[in-house]
Amino acid sequence: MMKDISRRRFLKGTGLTAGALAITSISPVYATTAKSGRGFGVLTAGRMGPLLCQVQGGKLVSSTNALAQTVPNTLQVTGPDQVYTKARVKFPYVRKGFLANPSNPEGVRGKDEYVRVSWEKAYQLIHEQHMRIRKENPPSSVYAGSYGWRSSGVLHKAQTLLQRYMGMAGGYTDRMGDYSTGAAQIILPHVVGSIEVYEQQTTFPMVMEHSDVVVIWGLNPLNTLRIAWSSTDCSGLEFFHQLEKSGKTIIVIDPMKSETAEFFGDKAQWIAPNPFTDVAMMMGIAHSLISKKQHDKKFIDKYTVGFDKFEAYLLGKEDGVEKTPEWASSVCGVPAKQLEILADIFSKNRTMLMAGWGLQRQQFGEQRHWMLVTLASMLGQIGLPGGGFGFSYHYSNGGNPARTAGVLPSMTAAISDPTWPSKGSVAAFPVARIVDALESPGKTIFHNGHEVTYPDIKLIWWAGGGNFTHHQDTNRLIKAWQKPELVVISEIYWTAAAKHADIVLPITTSFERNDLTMTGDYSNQHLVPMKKVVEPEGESRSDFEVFSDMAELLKPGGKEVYTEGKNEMEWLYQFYTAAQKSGRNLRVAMPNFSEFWRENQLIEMKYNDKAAKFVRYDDFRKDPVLNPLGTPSGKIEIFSKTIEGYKLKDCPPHPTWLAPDEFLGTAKDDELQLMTSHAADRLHSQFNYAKIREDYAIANREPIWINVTDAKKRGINHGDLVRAYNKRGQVLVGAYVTDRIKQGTVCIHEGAWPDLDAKTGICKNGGANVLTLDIPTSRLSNGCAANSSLVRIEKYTGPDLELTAFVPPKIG
Ligand SMILES: Nc1nc2c(c(=O)[nH]1)N[C@H]1C(S)=C(S)[C@@H](COP(=O)(O)OP(=O)(O)OC[C@H]3O[C@@H](n4cnc5c(=O)[nH]c(N)nc54)[C@H](O)[C@@H]3O)O[C@H]1N2
Ligand SMILES: Nc1nc2c(c(=O)[nH]1)N[C@H]1C(S)=C(S)[C@@H](COP(=O)(O)OP(=O)(O)OC[C@H]3O[C@@H](n4cnc5c(=O)[nH]c(N)nc54)[C@H](O)[C@@H]3O)O[C@H]1N2
Ligand SMILES: [Mo]
Repeated sequence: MMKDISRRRFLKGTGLTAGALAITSISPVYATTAKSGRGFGVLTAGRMGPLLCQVQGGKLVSSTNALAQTVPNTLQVTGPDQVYTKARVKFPYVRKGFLANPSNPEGVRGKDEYVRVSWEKAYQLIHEQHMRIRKENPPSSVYAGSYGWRSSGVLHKAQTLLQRYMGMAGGYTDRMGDYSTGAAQIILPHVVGSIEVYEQQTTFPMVMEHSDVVVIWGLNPLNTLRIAWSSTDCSGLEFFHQLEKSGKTIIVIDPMKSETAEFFGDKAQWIAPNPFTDVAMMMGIAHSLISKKQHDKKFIDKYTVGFDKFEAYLLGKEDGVEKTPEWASSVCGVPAKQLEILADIFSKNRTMLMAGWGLQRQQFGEQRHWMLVTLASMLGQIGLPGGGFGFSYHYSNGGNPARTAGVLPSMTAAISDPTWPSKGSVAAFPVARIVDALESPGKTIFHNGHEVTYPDIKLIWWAGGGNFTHHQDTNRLIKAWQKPELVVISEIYWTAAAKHADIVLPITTSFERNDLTMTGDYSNQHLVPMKKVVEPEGESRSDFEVFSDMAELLKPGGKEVYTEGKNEMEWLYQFYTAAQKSGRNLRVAMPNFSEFWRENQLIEMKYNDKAAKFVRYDDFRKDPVLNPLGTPSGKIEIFSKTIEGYKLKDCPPHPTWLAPDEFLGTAKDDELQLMTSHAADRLHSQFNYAKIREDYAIANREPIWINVTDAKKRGINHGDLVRAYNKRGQVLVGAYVTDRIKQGTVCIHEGAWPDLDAKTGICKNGGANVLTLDIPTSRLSNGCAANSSLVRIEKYTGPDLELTAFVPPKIG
């Protein structure tokens, strides 16, 4: 392969040393407890990795990383704050107006006081209303979709435990999909036959060894790899740390100079398109490839279908608009010349196109990854080591090779007792359509080739999710939230969701119960004991205890059925022994459970040389007939007949540039595009109350990133209190004036707890979703489109408003 990018001076890295730094293992050194010299402590784990905890006088005083790591991770020190924050719910509470008349409640959710009750009273209240609602309505009236990032662990899985109970009670409505990749996970199976976003990627070592150019297209791994769904194995941050030293050509494409772009400094080229316009940008690059005959026709012929139709569109034969680099430039704001240079670099060098998910959390989000796969097909490197595309390099250490491992099973929603008539989900709808569903029971929507009818929801029980921060258009949500007859929330903290519930149940943190977890969702690199570090605060109980108790109220003996006669440690014994057995079959030696638990050490699973060389689509490339993709044609579908059959205006049958309702191209006067990226120092809304907030809050509010020019125009200075607003709502934020964001664009990171002022309605904590638009990505996937909103900003000159986000409500 020709490597002639050195003459392109706009790039700092030349790619010429690629391969020179090939590494054998990027896994961090295992070094935890007393034995290995990192000091004493109780070993547990969270999303942010295995943790060593120090306890003094029965109190958790510190938590730190248990694995050696090069890149610091602020989330790991939040342990004491998680347990002792003033925002904790310590006792069961009932909304005053609800307690007054449970079957026909008074007052308004979100405006009422709370009354402390005993656990028995709380259980009894829920049980009675739950049974009444079931008697009067079908099981679909009970919503147990309860989306969210509950804490790690294979036993204490809040949603699963809720659904296990609701199954025993007669069934429930579930959610479909997630907020993370709503659009991508529906479109990609049509294009490449798999969901891609949650799958093992061409491994980090293979990228290190073979890629010349790494394109970081709308991902911010330095933030997002601080956590994993199970618990991070810490390899991802380590990989990017090594990539920075590799001498490869790194290109970051992001409207923000993200923490990742900043981390690479002058070792990467930062290119800032206008948000939302990546499809146009990719089309400009694709057009340049065609006009210079740089695209790989052989690959396209052998491995894809429908390119001719896309090409006709690209050349303007379909809609009269030729998608030239100049055209693309007028949309995305990146110079045409630069797009041509990118085409040149990508086609002449082994190039890995990594893409994140923020760019598909937008109206018409489906088009992003579809177009990226199309571009990668034109480059012809899919299935080659270090080439092609990867959609999970920024998530759960997607490039860390799978280990040969004894893998833990986990709690299931289904019970094992065949004599108890249990039902699973009886209905489901796309997760981000919840407010639409509450507003319009009985409405039928189109979803990926099927019709979905919304149930009439009367009861909502949320356990393990922060729906008041995660859902779009908070004011619309608050209105819809008045409709159900009963809202129960199981929470650790007085979140906005808790403050809008009828009954609030205090739940333990993961530091107050025993559990187990694997690390690295794809790698299974470690098995970690998640030890109880301290006793539960107040009267908090685990979700497992709560739902076991509730099951007993369904019918005597229900608890025995729910728990299968096992307590917490007995469940852990069972999970561990199953892992041990699966390990034994693979010749992975693991100690017996009692020894493992006593040792306070994690188990590192066996490195697997073959897995370390995994290349995505390698087998398809070698033999597309023997190893076809899971698409109707068995090939990459650049044109999809299936999608053509759906006849959707908002998702045409090939990648298409569609201008969204709210974006810079439609902006009026002084409107700005709002981005709501994921924050470095939080996991969504989690830890917003923690001390680390002091390091990022501005004027004691969530920051808003504003370009220097935009700020100047409005007389806003760094550190000022700013009002950001649109027709949906208004928030108070602190100005972070910077040249690290594209002009015309602002960013309020998602996850600040909504804290609406009773008089003005202004959110005093800068909750981004007060401003976002609650629309589906398209009728194909109905995904979350949070990043498609316009806002205006001004210096705040109103009265002082005290921040109350982390203050418990009035207890009457
Ligand atoms: N504007 C905008 N909105 C977004 C996004 C965006 O990019 N922009 N991103 C979206 C995405 S990708 C996601 S995944 C969602 C995230 O949305 P969520 O996953 O709902 O967000 P979290 O803040 O992690 O909420 C987890 C909640 O569970 C509670 N919890 C933790 N452990 C336990 C437990 O053991 N038991 C119980 N009962 N509760 C527990 C925590 O206290 C917390 O309130 O947000 C979405 N919303
Ligand atoms: N620390 C931390 N880690 C997390 C999370 C967290 O809240 N905190 N959340 C976890 C979860 S649930 C998920 S789903 C993932 C989220 O992973 P992602 O969805 O990939 O994260 P985002 O921050 O939304 O977006 C990543 C980058 O894309 C950029 N971006 C946004 N819009 C555009 C666009 O139109 N074009 C281009 N080119 N770039 C754009 C953003 O500026 C950001 O730098 O992260 C996970 N990891
Ligand atoms: Mo997510």
